[in-house]
Amino acid sequence: MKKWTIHDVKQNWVNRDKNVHKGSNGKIGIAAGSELMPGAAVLASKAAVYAGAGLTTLSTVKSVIPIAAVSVPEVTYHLRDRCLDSFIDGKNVIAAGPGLGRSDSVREMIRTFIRHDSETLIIDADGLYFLNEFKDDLKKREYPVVITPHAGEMARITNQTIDEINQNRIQTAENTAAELNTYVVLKGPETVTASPDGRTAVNTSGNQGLAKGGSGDVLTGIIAAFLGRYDDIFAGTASAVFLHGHTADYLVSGGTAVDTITPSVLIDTFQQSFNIS
Ligand code: NPW
Ligand code: AMP
Ligand code: MG
Repeated sequence: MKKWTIHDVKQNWVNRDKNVHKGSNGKIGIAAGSELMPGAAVLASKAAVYAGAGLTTLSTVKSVIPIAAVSVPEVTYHLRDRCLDSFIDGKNVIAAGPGLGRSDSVREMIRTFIRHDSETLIIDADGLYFLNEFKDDLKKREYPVVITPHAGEMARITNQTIDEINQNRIQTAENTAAELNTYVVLKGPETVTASPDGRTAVNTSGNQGLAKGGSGDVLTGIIAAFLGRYDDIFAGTASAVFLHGHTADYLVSGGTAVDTITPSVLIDTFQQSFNIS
């Protein structure tokens, strides 16, 4: 079984060309947040910016915008109840799910993203809640889809119990990737990344300081930023997963108590936690 380490991150690293501009450095759309979960939208979009996205647009509800704009001024906004075309058009990557809630309008939005099929799509959190209804659409999709379930979300997708998932994590991720034609990131200690063409990586970084509400929302933003510039979706995703965990390990190695790690601190530390040269 392939273990994904810092060596794999370095070997697959995508250097930015010195002539790159913001538009060629990943145009990322994040659909996230709702009135009662503004934080998920802030964490995902801020993580995308801090992980290097060229341009990041957050599609969200009106009440979230003033909150997000203060926390992450680099982001631009789309109002979720307006036409989705203006949000999707021109993006390389759409990431949908953190803090969206589970309303009918969210279901329709996920359906639209899957059927649009002109950019890489990451589905996380509440976006995964509707996935069972769209399995046929996923199988037909040509552009890559990455799903990022924790064990509870995976149990719903595969109609198994959480215990069954955790007893068989690698095979569950591999089977789901093959069956749904998606890249699967089955989160938890030793997160498993599986691709539809049969590659699998078990992550080697991270610690229990990540077991906090919001850690997964940060990961979604980091994956989105990486996939804005990686052609190899598997390598970009596995490296994003590694560096998310590595940031938590870096904090602990610098003396931070594991219990005091927060998703916000992860974002603030992400850039200094590794040195790719
Ligand atoms: P239990 O009850 O904890 O034992 P949900 P969610 C289980 C947003 N957030 N391994 C869990 O079990 C997210 O983005 C917003 C095994 C329960 O059965 C989502 O949109 C935040 N089981 C939304 O909240 C910060 C696990 O799965 C079920 C598991 C809901 O996401 C927090 C719970 O899953 C949060 O990120 C694991 N690793 N993890 C914000 N600040 O705005 C969970 N379960 O109902 O999908 O709940 O993951 O919290
Ligand atoms: P979510 O449940 O969506 O907030 O995602 C949680 C994130 O934290 C995922 O990236 C998990 O892999 C990571 N995580 C949670 N608990 C642990 C743990 N005990 N050890 C290592 N990583 C963890
Ligand atoms: Mg989550």
